[in-house]
Amino acid sequence: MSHHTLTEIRSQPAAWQQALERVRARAGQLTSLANRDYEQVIFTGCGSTYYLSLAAAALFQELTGRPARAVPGGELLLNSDTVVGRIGNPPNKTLLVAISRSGTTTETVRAVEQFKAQGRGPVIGITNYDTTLAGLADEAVIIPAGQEESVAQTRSFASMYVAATAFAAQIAGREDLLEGMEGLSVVGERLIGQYEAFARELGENLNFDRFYFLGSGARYGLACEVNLKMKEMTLTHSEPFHFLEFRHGPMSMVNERAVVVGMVSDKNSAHERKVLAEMRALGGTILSLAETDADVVFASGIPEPVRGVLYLPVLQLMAFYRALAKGLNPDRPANLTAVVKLDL
Ligand code: F1P
Repeated sequence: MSHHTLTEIRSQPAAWQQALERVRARAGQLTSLANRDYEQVIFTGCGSTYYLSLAAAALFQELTGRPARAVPGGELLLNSDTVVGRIGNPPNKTLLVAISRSGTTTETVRAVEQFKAQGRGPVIGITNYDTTLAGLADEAVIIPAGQEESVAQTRSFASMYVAATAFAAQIAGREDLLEGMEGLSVVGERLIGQYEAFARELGENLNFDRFYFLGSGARYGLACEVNLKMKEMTLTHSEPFHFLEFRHGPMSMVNERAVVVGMVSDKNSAHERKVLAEMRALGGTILSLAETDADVVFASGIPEPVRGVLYLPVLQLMAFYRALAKGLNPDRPANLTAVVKLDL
């Protein structure tokens, strides 16, 4: 039996490339909208796209030096004063970047409508479909090549993360980073070919019963997302942490049934590898991903801030094969629908 999820994971590099092209095609409009005197930039979404917002906000702040933060769509809707602050006088002091695969998730759409009605500022949408969000946004980046049949996001998430990455590089005026991103899809193809068998072997090992995903900086949001893949697709106990947080309690869960996945950076490699070595000594199985010297080696030559998407495919594949090994259908996770629509 063939699965949409596997096709979508394997074909994602082409969607990454389209995402980059779509941002570059709208570079002028995005720059003139984003390069104004905002007090803050808010990224929002729900579920996977909230985790994407966490990664994107961290990266945007790192590259542009401007305050940026992620909030879940439901919180922006129900607690806007808490998460964005009181409506300013004069208003229009916040830039909202709303992210949604479908563009129709009720919380995200309603939050955007309310944000606009309150005059808080302009909205940029990042989505895979030309639907409600694209219509509401002042500027929209639409990436059709990321569209999916599956409920759990894989190709779509990665494509929108590439768009958010390119957006941050564009607003930071970093043409060097945008040029570096042109190499992503080729490296992505190579990683999928090179490591699918490895991901399958780990995924099919049902002796493991708990997975921890460690990522710091912009990688924390990506760790949250791959942790969600493990939950949704495989119904396995799974949690994300910042690297150094893992010592502060969670490591008590590490034993020979635990897999600790390390999304290792260049910048803090020594600190992060030390955590992984300690978890190995406690009996855990370690899976490290990094540019060099790891179980999954990118060898991309692409600058660190814009290569984050490379952490995703091998971990998505691991979740896919674990779902099959557990007799689950990865395309249709338990209790979930592709879009959450609410009667609010
Ligand atoms: C987001 C969402 C997630 C959910 C699942 C499917 O929708 O519904 O909330 O966790 O992964 O996607 P969207 O607003 O990005 O379309």
